[in-house]
Amino acid sequence: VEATIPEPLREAWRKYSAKPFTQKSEIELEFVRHIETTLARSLFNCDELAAYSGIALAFRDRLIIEWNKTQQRQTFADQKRIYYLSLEFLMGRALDNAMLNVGLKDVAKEALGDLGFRIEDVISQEHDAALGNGGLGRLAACFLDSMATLNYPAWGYGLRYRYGIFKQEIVDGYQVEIPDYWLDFNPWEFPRHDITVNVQFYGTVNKQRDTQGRTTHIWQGGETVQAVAYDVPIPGYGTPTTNNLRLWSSKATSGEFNFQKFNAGDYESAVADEQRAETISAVLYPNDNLERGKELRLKQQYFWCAASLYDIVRRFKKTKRAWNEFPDQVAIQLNDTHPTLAIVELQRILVDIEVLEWDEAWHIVTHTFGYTNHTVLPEALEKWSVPMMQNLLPRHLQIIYDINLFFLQSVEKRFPTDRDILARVSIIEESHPKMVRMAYLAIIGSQKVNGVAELHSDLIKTTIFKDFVDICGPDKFTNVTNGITPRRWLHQANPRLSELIASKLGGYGFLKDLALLEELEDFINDKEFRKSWVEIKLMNKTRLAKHIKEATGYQVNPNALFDVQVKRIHEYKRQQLNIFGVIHRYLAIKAMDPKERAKPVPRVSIFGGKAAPGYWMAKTIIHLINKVASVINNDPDVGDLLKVIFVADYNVSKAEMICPASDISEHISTAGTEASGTSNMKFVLNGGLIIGTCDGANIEITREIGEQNIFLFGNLAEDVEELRHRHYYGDFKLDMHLAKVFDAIKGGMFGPPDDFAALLSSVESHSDYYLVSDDFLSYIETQELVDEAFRNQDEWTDKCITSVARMGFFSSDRVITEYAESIWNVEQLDMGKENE
Ligand code: GPW
Repeated sequence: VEATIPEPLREAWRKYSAKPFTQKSEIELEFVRHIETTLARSLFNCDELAAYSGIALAFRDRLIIEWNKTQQRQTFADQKRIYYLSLEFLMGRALDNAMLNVGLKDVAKEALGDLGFRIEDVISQEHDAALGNGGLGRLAACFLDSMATLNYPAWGYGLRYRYGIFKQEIVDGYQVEIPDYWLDFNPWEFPRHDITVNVQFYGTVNKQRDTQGRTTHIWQGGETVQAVAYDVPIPGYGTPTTNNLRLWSSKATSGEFNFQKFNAGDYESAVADEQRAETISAVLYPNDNLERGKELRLKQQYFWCAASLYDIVRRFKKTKRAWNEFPDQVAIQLNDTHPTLAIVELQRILVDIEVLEWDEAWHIVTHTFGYTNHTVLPEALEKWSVPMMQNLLPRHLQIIYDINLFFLQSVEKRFPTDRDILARVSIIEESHPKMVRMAYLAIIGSQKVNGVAELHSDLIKTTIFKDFVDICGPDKFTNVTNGITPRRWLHQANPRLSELIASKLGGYGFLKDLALLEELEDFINDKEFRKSWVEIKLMNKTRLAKHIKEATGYQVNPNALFDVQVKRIHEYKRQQLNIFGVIHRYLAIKAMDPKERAKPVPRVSIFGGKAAPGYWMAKTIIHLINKVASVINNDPDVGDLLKVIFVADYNVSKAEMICPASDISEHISTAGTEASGTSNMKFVLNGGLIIGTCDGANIEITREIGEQNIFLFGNLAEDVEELRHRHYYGDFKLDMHLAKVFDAIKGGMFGPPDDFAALLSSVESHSDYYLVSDDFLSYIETQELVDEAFRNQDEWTDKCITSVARMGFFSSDRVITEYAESIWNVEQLDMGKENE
């Protein structure tokens, strides 16, 4: 029975219902009230952390008022909803974003000032919400921002990890991982102890005949774990729409079973059960672009899919519609294959519980899901062992076998003469043990499959999913090039640049329609404008220099060229190419006559990024960078000409400081390996240029900004296979410049050469899979072009302004509009006057 207040009594509710604040005095009132009551403190013990808590609680209340109204509005509108399933949401900080999105940051700044605090100091107290590894998780966060901003009725579903991505410390040049326990104080989530779902694991499947003589499957026994909902409000920018991100937390079911154990005096074992249940949502797996087949990860995936599907179906059932209308009400997007079990779970709900016929159910399923692929790297494509799945999810495995059977039968009919095709496209790989290929299941169960940049979408059609294009037809496969939210990545990260742009374009309209940036080109010769532009870049660099000084002790010159590579450490992203290039530069400086050393452009090479804890080669790369840094930075021959910095614990809030401070950033993956990349977009949008390979979204960035405004180098994707083949068959000669770099490392210039032996031999004697040697000459020559270009500051500024003006395409608003129109078939909510 739903608790509803009868109409005659609602008057009092209306009278006292919370109103969103708009005034400084109201913010001050709420701030002090929270400090004094919610936090039980006072002006005598209010430090910056307490001030953060107070203002965050005030804004949380502000958001939840709009959240409530949004949910009512969306329920009333009764339109199709989007459900975005992602194992990662890399949100970063929430306070600054909340203040900016509701348009009250300036007011809050004054309020905090009145009460004795500087807003920047308060904002920086917040712990990042780091429920993600890198690009995939941050993309999900940008999408939430855009969906809310565009008034789409959309929910995110994820896991509420107790530990997000680990904190990175650098000790003696090595990465050390520290657990990120982030939930101590998190005002941005609302526990919903009344919204729970019991999720089953293990057990057995029994067949039964129902009254109509149909065979039904009963999944029995095993264990159940309870999912508890935690809701995070997602405010749109300049709109009252505040959507929901629902994160599931696991706990033991408070059922009979435990009760009996407690009664029987088996206290310890009951507590152990409790802890085991909580383990499911305990920790984010820290691997980026790598799958390791751990059972706990599979448990996480099913736990989250089952809870989310139950929730979605429950909401649909409230509308009392017929099942065939499900795809008109629900669009579910799978962020990579991690939520693929949702396809199987929906089929199970429809067939086993709602007793629909298989075909009718399958029609509903295949018109509900969309699948986004984010990689072609074989080590990242998910496969789960059949025995493991048999044990954990016996009914789901049966359903997968049935899906596969019907699919293969249809393929056989259409391709009767192709003898190998069935083995190639089977969801089950006939290996030992057998494996379930999750990407194939995701393709077969979805109505659309998309890649995340043009090159990438072409590659998946011609390589890993080629057979499926032949089978399903080309229309199933599409491209939606990634984007980023200009609210966080321009307005929030670079408020001065945003303000300067607004002053020229007559307001902040570009934040909602990024294509308007093109008008900036009209101001390219405006002296004042250019002067401000350059000053802002210098201020941003100075701020980063200050952080570097505090964090590392190294002093860098803000007038030097800041060369940045920040992203997860991975061989395919080739931080090793960068650091070898740095060593090459160092050797060149050392070889110069001291009088000549005035000539090169001073450079600061800045690195940041985490290595997966078990990824030894990535950790070796971090170690090398730090060793090179300590040699170069302490060499008096070099001075300001070259500095090398490793920024520890790169995360979203560090990115917000680093992106606006770069002159050039590096996006130098082996061609064909980086599906899209999104930091490339962030750097250009903040007035930095990029050096990069013809890979992922770099190609479309070039198309948009013009090839005179980007430094491209290296082999093309189409040539990679051939080059690898040649290496493999012995035709490999190390580039001569790279050989000198290797000699320096082997000579002990950066510490014991043994430390780096495996890294060097991955290039020299293990066929250089990532083509570091093949691209080295092109890379260092292109870096010289960068120096040349930077010497001419006026031309450099032309390039930066032109590039920013042409970045409109890369707004995640454009991306969400494309998904909505071509994949989800979902409409924006009509906000009427409210949006004015
Ligand atoms: F392997 N991406 C990521 F495809 O950050 F699942 N983590 C991942 O585990 C995977 C992909 C996965 C990234 C891509 O590497 C990057 O190129 C892309 O821009 C980003 O996902 C968002 O699409």
